[in-house]
Amino acid sequence: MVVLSQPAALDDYSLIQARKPTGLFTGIPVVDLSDPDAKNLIVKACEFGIFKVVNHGVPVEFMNKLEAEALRFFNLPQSEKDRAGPPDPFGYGSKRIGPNGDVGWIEYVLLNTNPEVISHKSFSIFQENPEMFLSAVDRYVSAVKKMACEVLELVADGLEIKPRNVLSRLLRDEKSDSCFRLNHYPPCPELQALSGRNLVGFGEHTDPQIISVLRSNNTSGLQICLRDGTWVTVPPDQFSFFINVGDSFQVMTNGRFKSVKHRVMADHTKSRISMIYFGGPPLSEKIAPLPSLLAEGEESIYNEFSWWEYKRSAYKSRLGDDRLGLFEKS
Ligand code: GA4
Repeated sequence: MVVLSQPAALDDYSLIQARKPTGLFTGIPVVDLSDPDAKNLIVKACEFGIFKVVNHGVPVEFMNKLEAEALRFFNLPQSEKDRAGPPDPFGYGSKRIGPNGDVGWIEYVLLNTNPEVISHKSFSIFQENPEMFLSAVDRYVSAVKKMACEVLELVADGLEIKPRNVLSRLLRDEKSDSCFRLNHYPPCPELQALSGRNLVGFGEHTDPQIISVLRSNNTSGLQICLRDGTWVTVPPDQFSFFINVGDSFQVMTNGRFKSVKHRVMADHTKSRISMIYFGGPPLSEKIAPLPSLLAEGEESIYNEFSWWEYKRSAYKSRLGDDRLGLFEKS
């Protein structure tokens, strides 16, 4: 067996030997929210599981301002950033993802989007000027949440389910269990010497919630797993949003919409910043197929569970585990 050596600093991380260079994927569905046919295009895009949204109405200055604030934070000395951690699950984290031993070439801030429950620690993260940071988060998250609700209402229209807020009300609910994540994938110069190998920034996983809305800077890194198991790179687009169907949305459509596995790879020269809103329902919400989507005699392919039960189980899992599999009927 040939053992390839790697710099000691990378010992703890996963390096993936790509069989062939992962090609830039040109097949991501694009939905123009101002298109008169948007409701049908969105349903098709959700069946694929990940899509790009343009003409989304979120002001570009909200994105730029938050990106600048995020950089300001990630550029602070390590000791200052550490004061905002460890993530439990909210707060600053680096390298470790979740509570069960996953690691990645990443540092991040995880926040609860519900102002009532933003922990004291989250508030004190930005010592010298917390207001500027928090108002940038607030403005951005409100605009993105509004857009996510619009997307969910178009889905309801496209699926002909009434009332049209049957999905969006879950995000608008004051008890909605949604969160927000700022990720920084620093460049890794050592990678250049390891030709053909890729460094995992955020390992493969699906998102547990209903819907995730991602915006990144212009650095690539996001990869998705296609139905045939091949991994492809999603070309970055700093002016658009990428929407992911979450596990809960897959269940609510009895498997029609797909929660696609995705991961992020680090780059050797460029740093990647991403911001993701994860729209989840209230903890007590029952996650089950919407009755009007079931044909006569059709049954749910999942056992019934509440969002709280799913979340509790998710937080006991490793990133790459098949979380939904545990809830599939045998
Ligand atoms: C994946 C989606 C979101 O980033 C997240 C992640 C969470 C965490 O980082 O704490 C989890 C992961 C995510 C799913 C399985 C568990 C929990 C890390 C992990 C190993 C915030 C979420 O809600 O679930």
